[in-house]
Amino acid sequence: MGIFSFLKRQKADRNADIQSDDTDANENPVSASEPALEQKMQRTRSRFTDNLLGFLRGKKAVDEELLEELEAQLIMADVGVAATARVIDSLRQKAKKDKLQDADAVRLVLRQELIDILQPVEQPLEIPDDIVPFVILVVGVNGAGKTTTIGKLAKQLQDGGKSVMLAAGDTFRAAAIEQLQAWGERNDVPVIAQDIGSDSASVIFDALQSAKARGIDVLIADTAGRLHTQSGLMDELRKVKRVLSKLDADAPHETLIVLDGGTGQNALSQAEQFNDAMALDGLVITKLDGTAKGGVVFAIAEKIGIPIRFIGVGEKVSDLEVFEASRFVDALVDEGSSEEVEA
Ligand SMILES: Nc1nc2c(ncn2[C@@H]2O[C@H](COP(=O)(O)OP(=O)(O)OP(=O)(O)O)[C@@H](O)[C@H]2O)c(=O)[nH]1
Ligand SMILES: [Mg+2]
Repeated sequence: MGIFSFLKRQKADRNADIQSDDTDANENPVSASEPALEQKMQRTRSRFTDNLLGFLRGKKAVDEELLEELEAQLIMADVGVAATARVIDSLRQKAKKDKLQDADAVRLVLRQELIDILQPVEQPLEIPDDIVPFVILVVGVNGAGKTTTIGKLAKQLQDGGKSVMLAAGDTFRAAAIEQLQAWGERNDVPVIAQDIGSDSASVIFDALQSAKARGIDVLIADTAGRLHTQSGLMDELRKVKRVLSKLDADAPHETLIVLDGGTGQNALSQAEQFNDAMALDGLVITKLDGTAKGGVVFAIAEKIGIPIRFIGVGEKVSDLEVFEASRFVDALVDEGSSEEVEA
C-alpha cells in the first residue's frame, strides 16, 4: 500500500534542482532552480539572527551576563518564556559542565537546543493511498493564509498525481467563494460551492458526497476565519466536523490550522483556542518569509506540541515547505550560509 509523502516529493525536487545546477548552469543561466530556505526566510532570519548571534560574535567570556542577554534576545524574538527558559537553563548547565569557551561553542549548543524543541513536532503530513477521499479541513482566523495554503497544497498534490477537490466552506464572504472558484478554474481542480450565506457544514458535506461519488483522492475544505462572534465560529466548525463524520466516521482525517507567523503571541493563543474547540491534527505557520520574528515557531512547539506540517515562505506553490526541524533552525541561525547569502 502506498503513501503520498509531501516531504519525499519536495526532497526529490530539491535534489533535481541541485543536479540541474551542476550540469547546465553555464548553458542555461536562467535556471529556474529554487532558492534555499534561508534565502526565502531572509527577512525573518535576519530579525531572528542579527541581534541574537550578532552580540555573540563580539563576546569573549561565556558568563552570566551573556546568558542574560541571550535570554532577553530570545524573548524579543518571540520564542516565549517556557522555551527560552529551557534553552537558557541548558546552556547554563553546559557552560558549567563543559566549560563553553567562546561564543561559537554557545552557538552550537544553542542550535542543538533549538532543534530539540522542534524535533517532537516534526511530523510531516502523509496521505495513505487507501483512504479515499482523504479529507483535510482547513481552519484559522481571517487573513492567516488558509486559502493560499489550500491552493499550494492542492497543486502539490495534483503535481504528485493525486486528484483533488476543493470545498468553498467559507460562505461568509462572497469574495472568498470567488477566490477559490477562480483558483480552481485556473488549475483544473473542481470546486464545490454554494451561495454566500449558505450553511458551511452543508457545503462541505455536499463536497464529500461528490468527492466520494467521483473517486477523488483528496478533498480540501476551506472555512471562514471570522463570523459575527468567535464562539459562533467555533460552533460552526464543530458542526462541520460532526456532519462530515456522518458520511465517513474518520473524516476529517486532518484538521489543519493555518497561523500567520507574523502575529507572534496571537498565533499561539489562536492555536490554543482552536485546539480546544476542534482537536487539531496539524498546523501550518505562514508568512515566515516576511517580517515574522520566527521565534513564535518555538513557542508554539513548546506550548502546543501539535505537529507542524508545513511552513509558508512566500506566494509560490513551492513556498509551502514541509516542516523539518534542523532545516528550519539552520535557515534561522546557521552562520555559514548567512555569509553565502550576503555575498
Ligand atoms: N508573504 C507571504 N504571504 C502569504 C503567505 N501565505 C499567505 N499569504 C498572503 O496572505 C494574505 C491572506 O491570505 P489568504 O490565503 O487569503 O488568507 P485566508 O486565511 O484565506 O483569509 P480569509 O479568507 O480572509 O479568512 C494574502 O495576501 C496571501 O497572499 C506566505 O507564506 N507568505
Ligand atoms: Mg480565505
